[in-house]
Amino acid sequence: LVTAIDHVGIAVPDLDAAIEFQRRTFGLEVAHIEVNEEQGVHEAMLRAPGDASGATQIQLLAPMRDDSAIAKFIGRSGPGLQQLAYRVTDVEAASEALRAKGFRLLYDSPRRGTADSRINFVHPKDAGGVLVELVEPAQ
Ligand code: V0V
Repeated sequence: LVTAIDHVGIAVPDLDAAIEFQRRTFGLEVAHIEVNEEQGVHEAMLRAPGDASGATQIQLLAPMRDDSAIAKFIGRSGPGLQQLAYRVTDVEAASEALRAKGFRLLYDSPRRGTADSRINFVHPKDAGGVLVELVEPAQ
């Protein structure tokens, strides 16, 4: 089902401060920044300088609205690991295969993720307490 670990997402209160922390402390570089209005996030993808494209990235997720998933997560748990994202070749097929096994998917059909990827999520209560994202990268 899964072809790679796409990214690990960290909920952060302040995107610029979190980017600076990761850069100064660990030497990670910004690969991509965008706003996702639907998800209510301002986000950055980071990678280690030597990584090939397609390597696992770190996603920093800052809330843009009080009613967003990230604002709610920080309000309950504080900043920290929020999601683990698995890369798949066909998010609809992967979602359907998991639904058929009884897992709850959060969306009936895929939504838009980073860089025009297509995404869905497995409910954290069905995945060992981890919010698992399925990502089909843009072609
Ligand atoms: C909530 N729970 C979590 C969790 N969020 N457990 C592990 N990891 C998380 N991130 C637990 C929570 O503590 C509750 O446990 C239980 O799940 C149900 O919580 P709830 O209050 O009913 O649900 P909410 O309102 O907190 O919503 C949780 C979900 C929500 C996962 C449904 O966060 C969601 O819709 N997430 C998907 C969208 C998202 O995360 N967007 C931001 C990233 P107890 O207390 O019952 O034990 S956007 C993104 O990733 C992009 C753009 C991308 O990658 O491309």
